[in-house]
Amino acid sequence: MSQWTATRIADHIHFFLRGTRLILVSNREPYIHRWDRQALLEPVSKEPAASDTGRWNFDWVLQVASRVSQLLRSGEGIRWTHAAGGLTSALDPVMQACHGTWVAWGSGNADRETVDAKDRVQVPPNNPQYTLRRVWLSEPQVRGFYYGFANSALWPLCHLHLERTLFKPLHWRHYQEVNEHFAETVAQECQDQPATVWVQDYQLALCPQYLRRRLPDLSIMHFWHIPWPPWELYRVCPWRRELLEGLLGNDLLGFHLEQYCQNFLHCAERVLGASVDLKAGVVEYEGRETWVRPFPISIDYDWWAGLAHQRRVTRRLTQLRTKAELAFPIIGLGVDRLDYTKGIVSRFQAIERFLEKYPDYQGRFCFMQIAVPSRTQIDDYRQVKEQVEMLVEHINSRFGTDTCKPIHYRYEHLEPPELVVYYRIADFAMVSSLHDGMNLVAKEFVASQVERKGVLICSEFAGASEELDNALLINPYDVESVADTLKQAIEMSPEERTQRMTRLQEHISEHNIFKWLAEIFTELERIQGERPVAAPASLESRPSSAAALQRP
Ligand code: ADQ
Repeated sequence: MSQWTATRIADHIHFFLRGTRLILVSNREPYIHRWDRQALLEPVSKEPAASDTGRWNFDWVLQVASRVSQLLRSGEGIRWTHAAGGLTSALDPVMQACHGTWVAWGSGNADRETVDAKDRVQVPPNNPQYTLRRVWLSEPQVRGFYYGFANSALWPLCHLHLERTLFKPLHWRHYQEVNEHFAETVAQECQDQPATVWVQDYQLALCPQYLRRRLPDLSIMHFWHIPWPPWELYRVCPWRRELLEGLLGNDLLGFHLEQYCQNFLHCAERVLGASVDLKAGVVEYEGRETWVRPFPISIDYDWWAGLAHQRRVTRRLTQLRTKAELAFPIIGLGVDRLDYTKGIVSRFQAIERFLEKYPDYQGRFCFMQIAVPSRTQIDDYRQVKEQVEMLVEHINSRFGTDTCKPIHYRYEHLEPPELVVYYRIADFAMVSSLHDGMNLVAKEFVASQVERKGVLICSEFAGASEELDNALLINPYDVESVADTLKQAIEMSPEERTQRMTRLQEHISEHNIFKWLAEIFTELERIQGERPVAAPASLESRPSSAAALQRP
């Protein structure tokens, strides 16, 4: 069990921040407002129409009036949801504890209706604890910045898919423009008091430099959630200098693995001629230092394990097992965003080879693939979806019958309480990424193993494989050996399964998301060198912010 819990991080966060305000910057927002017909039917609030004293509750009356006006205008009301994704769920409690500001793109179609005159809204909407400052992007900006440069150039480049990279000057101009816009917004938010700014991911590579120009003494750090490519590949980017200079606006730059840090340091040295200390992980460029460090991200282990243990999950599990399509002695599982980097096509090729090579398993084995729709506006994503679906049909017609199909494919987003049922039902899960910064699905599967009987098969090219040496590691390009590993997983003895899974669980419960956060903030503190980090003496006795830390 980790010494780092949500509560402890919340207690430490003010200490880490040394009195500064935390400003988190990301493309995705933690809360989204959308127009929704159903929302009008929900109760407006828990407040009674009249107070105990018999006087009318004015807020309630205003809410009702607003609903009626919405109904007359469009027949729809506004509903808010949490943004899906591990990162927003992990950082939301931290923001609730430190009451900071989160700057993000307002992507919901009712986002504008819910902000004040300064584009701010207090969140969580049902229990306001921190400020969400929304940034507005035009349609052409979303196309050029998000679908264009971020996801058709940087994403494939960082995942070593050179043949898919699309370098368009117009996309680049939008990327610069949007990064400026984010930097300007963050600078406005920083004006009233000292701040620590934490930028997230590859959509905002230029933001640190743009921000540094505006506020030279600001404390800025960045976490890059995807791999950084080796120099030999990175150098093809027409804006290779600008991207590096953008990131060198940071004091601290984090990647998942040491390998990605080394790749970045080499690029800074070779492309910019910066002075680089590969061992210490520091770049000196134009009179400033940027520290480059590995911080392998993780999950809220206790939250996933708690969810998996819920009685209603067990009930749903029993229900699912009786369904004809899952009534097989052996069930495999794949859970991914439908992305070409996740190696879903290679996975299915290996399954086909397995059924061909070991025919005894035909009719005794099924594989459940849950693919969440992703970036469907980009051609490469539509193509990979077609490829996957054709392969599913091909394998099912080759090895299945009308009633018994070896592959069950769901193309949809599942909420965690449903996802966890599949994590529990599976005898093995397969992560076959061709290249992946970390891969959180691997860790979620492990945390959800109540009976410790599942086997994790994990690609050597997913960052997670570095930590998870009790998984069965595969090279997804080697179809023949993946087919053999499938057999090994299925035939593994119950004792070995339990032993491997116990070790995996020990590792992830210790190295959880809160440890990741603590290590990042501790490192920032060290770099700033103003005082050593030590737990405040009164930590245990201080009032806890745990109430704010219930994950959605
Ligand atoms: P992703 O590429 O999105 O993240 P991953 O780390 O696997 O990849 O996270 C996927 C998340 O989506 C998981 O939390 C999973 O539960 C969820 N998910 C997947 N399929 C789903 C489905 N069908 N329904 C609902 N939820 C689903 C990027 C990098 C990774 C890195 C993370 C975090 O590409 O390498 O691990 O950021 O840094």
